[in-house]
Amino acid sequence: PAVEYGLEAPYRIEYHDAIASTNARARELAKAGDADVVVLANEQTAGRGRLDRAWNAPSGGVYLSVVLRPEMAPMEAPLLTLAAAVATTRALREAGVDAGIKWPNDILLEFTGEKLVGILTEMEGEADRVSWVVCGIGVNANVDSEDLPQGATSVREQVGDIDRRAFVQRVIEEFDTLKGDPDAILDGWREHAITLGQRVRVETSRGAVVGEALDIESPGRLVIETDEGEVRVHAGDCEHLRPV
Ligand code: BT5
Repeated sequence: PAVEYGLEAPYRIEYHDAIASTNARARELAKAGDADVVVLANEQTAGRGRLDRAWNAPSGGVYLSVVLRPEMAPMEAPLLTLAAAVATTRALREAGVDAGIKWPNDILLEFTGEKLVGILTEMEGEADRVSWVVCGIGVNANVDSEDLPQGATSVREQVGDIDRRAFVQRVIEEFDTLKGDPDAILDGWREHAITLGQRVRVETSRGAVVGEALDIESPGRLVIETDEGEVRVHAGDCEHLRPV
């Protein structure tokens, strides 16, 4: 269906020139019973990352949050974060950006490791069934890298400005195609993963896990070969990952 923003997307688009946080607005909509809405903004004044970290969101970026009411258990929801990462990486690569996925929720420039995209999934629900999921994606699109933190880069800096409307359309379409297909999500993730094959150190609240990242498992666990054998780390338990 045609929507206000001019996209042929499978979701209604609610566009804001500037907003505190698209995830915060999406949570409001979700709690009010809405579903299949994408909150989209050109700029965020109080963007948020994981673990209460801040997300810099200057004008010219792509900040979007998808509101879903999927039939899934809360423990499966990390699959949607992976789906968002695969969809966004594909759209970036089609735009000529050498993007790859760092577990669990970052998209980086492959060769330098600079961060291009962050993803934040939030949800509410019972033990066996989520009531809603909000999947937020922040892309450093048409922004100057001077307006970003150290270690970040933008699409503008890599390949010049892109048509954000076409880009958002691609991300949403690809996300929608992937979201009900765990095998396609995991295969897409492996195809674009930077982390697999790397020796990594993952900080969790129960200590660090060090070893080679072997594979990803549903719904988003990283399998790490340590000196003591294979260890599986849940995406939600990762405070920080760095190659060592
Ligand atoms: C993330 O958190 O990477 C998830 C970011 C999600 C942002 C989207 S934008 C749309 C939606 N609405 C929101 O309010 N949020 C979502 P985390 O892994 O915790 O990384 C945060 C860290 O990345 C910060 O502590 C900074 O070091 C760094 N950072 C902040 N802004 C950045 C940017 N624009 N580009 C690259 N790195 C950034």
